[in-house]
Amino acid sequence: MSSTLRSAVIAALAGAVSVSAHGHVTVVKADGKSYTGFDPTSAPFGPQPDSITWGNGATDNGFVLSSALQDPDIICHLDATNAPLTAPVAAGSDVTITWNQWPDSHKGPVIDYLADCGGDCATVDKTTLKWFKISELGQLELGRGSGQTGRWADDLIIENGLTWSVTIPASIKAGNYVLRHELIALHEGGSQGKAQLYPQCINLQITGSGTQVPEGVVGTQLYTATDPGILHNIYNDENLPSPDDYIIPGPPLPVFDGSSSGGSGNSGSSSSAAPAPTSTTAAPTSVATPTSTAVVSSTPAPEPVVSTPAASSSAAVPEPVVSTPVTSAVPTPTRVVCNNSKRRARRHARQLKNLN
Ligand SMILES: [Cu+2]
Repeated sequence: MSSTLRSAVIAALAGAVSVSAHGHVTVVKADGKSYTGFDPTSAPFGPQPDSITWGNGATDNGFVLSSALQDPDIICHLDATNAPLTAPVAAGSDVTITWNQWPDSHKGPVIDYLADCGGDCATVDKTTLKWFKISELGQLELGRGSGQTGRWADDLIIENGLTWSVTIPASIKAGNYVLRHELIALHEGGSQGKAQLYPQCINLQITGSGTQVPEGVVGTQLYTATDPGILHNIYNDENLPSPDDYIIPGPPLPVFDGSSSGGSGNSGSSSSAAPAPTSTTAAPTSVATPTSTAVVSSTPAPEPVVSTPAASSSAAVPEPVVSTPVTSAVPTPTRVVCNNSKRRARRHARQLKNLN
């Protein structure tokens, strides 16, 4: 390869890093059917007419910063637009959600919410949706030693082929809901306004004979930048007695009829290296096996990402490693640098300015 060509290839790969460093949902499975997720990184970037997942403007797979938690972007991600379609799902069954990739430096909780659309989720005003948790999982194990990060719900996503499974409580009243599935990354969470939130909204038509619709909270009131589970230093574990001391942000998980749960989804999850399936609770810690080959074939394997060691990052965090799905044709983990939070913050500041 000529040096000119080599430079061009390296430049192209370096360009891919900023796009690919984080992640988005590629597949949602409900009632045995697979649905392709909205891909914010591919043209034409706008709403997808055949999607149950909401569109968003995170064209670099980015995040909502915790400096913007009262902005409507927190509801269903940056500039989110309603998904036109809805997936039927039986109350009491699992919805599995697969991400294209996730960097293993990005530790934090995984939270799933529902909001009743009171009509058609394809046209509902997202700012009116009132969210209640149906599952939450925070820290599973403390880091073993100074500066070491522990094991978190985000790690379970990687451990389980980038797939997360959430149970729709059997007691939920039938109707149209938006499922808000969210990963939070706290690798810079020790600095106020620097936690990264990755919500993805999904339209569901829940069927069944339940009667329960818990009280909810509008998205712009779910969190604040100083909530203890948002403003949290993950490199301080040696000072903590237990992973349960991590307080998962957001309103409390409701008690669902016929369920013994209502507390932390952490219970029983901290002892083994195996995925932590639970059980009788409404918590989502039952972790599904990777989705079938039928699902994978509907989604192109992610392109491998190559890091550029020169990328500057002010963050005092270990270099992230991006995991590719176990089902991928190119499963080799590759390294990337998470270097866009400053740029994201600037862009977001501009967006807010333009709104005024
Ligand atoms: Cu990041």
